[in-house]
Amino acid sequence: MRQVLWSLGWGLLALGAAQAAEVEVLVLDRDGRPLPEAVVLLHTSAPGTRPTPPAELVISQEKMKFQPAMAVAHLSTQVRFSNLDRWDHHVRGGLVGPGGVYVEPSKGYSFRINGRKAGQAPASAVQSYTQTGPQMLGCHLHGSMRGHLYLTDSPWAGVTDADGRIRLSGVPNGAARLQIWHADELIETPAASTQVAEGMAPVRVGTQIVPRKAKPAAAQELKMPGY
Ligand SMILES: [Cu+2]
Repeated sequence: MRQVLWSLGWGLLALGAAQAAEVEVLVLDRDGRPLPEAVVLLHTSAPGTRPTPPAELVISQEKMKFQPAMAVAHLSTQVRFSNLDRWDHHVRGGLVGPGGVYVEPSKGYSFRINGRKAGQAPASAVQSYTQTGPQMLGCHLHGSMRGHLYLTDSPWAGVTDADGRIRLSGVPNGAARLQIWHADELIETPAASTQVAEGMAPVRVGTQIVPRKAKPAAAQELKMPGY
């Protein structure tokens, strides 16, 4: 009997491996509006091929900004920081909790990258990671520089576009969990469950996140009575 179940299991495994789908996710903010720059991670234990994460991800420092400002990297991916500005920058990084506070301020890392010299390739530095989770990036020299890097062990991960959407390809059919993270979140968003199947409708995930950028000007004014 055990033998029969064993072969049945492998049969299903082989069947499942051939079936994968594209999962489109739409992330919504607290007011039901599409939420850009949200990290989406898909976790599944369904059998099937896993995409190979890129060997390297480049985060540039350009015009006093981290580009992209919200990046996602797999733990097996090396992150190359590249300074395109003519002046030096630091990269300071560490795990960050809700509200944008470093979780373990003493455990971060920091290095300096020289400014770009005319006619030369930009200076860069490579960092690799062993711990999953969101990191905040900053620069000791320029306090306004802020970036975020989310590290994950999921091969299906990314950031929502301007319409709050992301497409994850080659996801094996079966049960999956969607985890959302956003730099402006104050509480963790509970993971959403979904059933991956070919031709499935886009998955809408509602959150309690209020993105800072999207706050109307009137709301900002209300906070400053008497001025
Ligand atoms: Cu800087």
